Amino acid sequence: MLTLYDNPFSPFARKVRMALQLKGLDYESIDALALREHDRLSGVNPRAEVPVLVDDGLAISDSADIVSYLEDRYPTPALLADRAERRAKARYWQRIADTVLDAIVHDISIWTWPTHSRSDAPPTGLLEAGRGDLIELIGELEDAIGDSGFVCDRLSLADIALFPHISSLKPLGVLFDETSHPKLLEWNRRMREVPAVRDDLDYVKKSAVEKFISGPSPYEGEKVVWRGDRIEWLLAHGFQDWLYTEISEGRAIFPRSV
Ligand SMILES: N[C@@H](CCC(=O)N[C@@H](CS)C(=O)NCC(=O)O)C(=O)O
Repeated sequence: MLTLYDNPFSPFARKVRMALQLKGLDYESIDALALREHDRLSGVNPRAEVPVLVDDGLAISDSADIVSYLEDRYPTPALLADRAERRAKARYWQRIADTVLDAIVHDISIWTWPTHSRSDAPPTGLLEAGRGDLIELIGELEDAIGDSGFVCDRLSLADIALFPHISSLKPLGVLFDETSHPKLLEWNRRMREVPAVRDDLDYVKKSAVEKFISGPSPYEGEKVVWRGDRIEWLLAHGFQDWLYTEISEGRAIFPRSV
């Protein structure tokens, strides 16, 4: 029996949900970022982060570790190509998605995502810095997409790691089109035809209505959870004073470090 400590909007949980569906695996999903589930989540992951997969009593956290576990335990269909260099490329793009793209998208989305309820404005220059880095990154991705139309020879863990972030760019004002990024545009179209991706998008939309429109949000809205890569991006762009104010005014939470 597989249980996923999940969240409809977490890009890491979305990657794992797509991996489970591509492998044809059934699972029970718990929206573990809902405040009422916090203790249960801490019980399987002391950092209290999603996703966590529990397979017959074995708890695995971190989306990359979970997908590796799924590849080992349920190898077909494979989410990695056969050739070593293709596998390395897929893992590289998964890491860029998980550590670089996630950090930027997260840091500039705090004022627009309904999971947070902020009435203030972003610090001066933050959105511009984020958009600039995202434009550079999607330029690199445009060059990396192969002749197959996917990042590697066929749909792989690179594509499902990237998709949740790429699908969040439009509301942030980072646009791509036929002239600027033709391969990325086609990739985005093809990804949306994959049943596991379509189902993920439907689940995100349905959950947004359920969690934010039909009643009070079940999530922490005031405080932001800060971890490594997301802090690194802020500091690298000179937003240390803003972060310091967030911490000193009690709006920052840190995951448990040991
Ligand atoms: N490296 C981890 C990162 C997981 C992560 O940052 N999860 C966020 C959601 S996107 C989380 O659970 N944050 C705790 C919270 O928001 O309370 C992974 O790949 O799974």
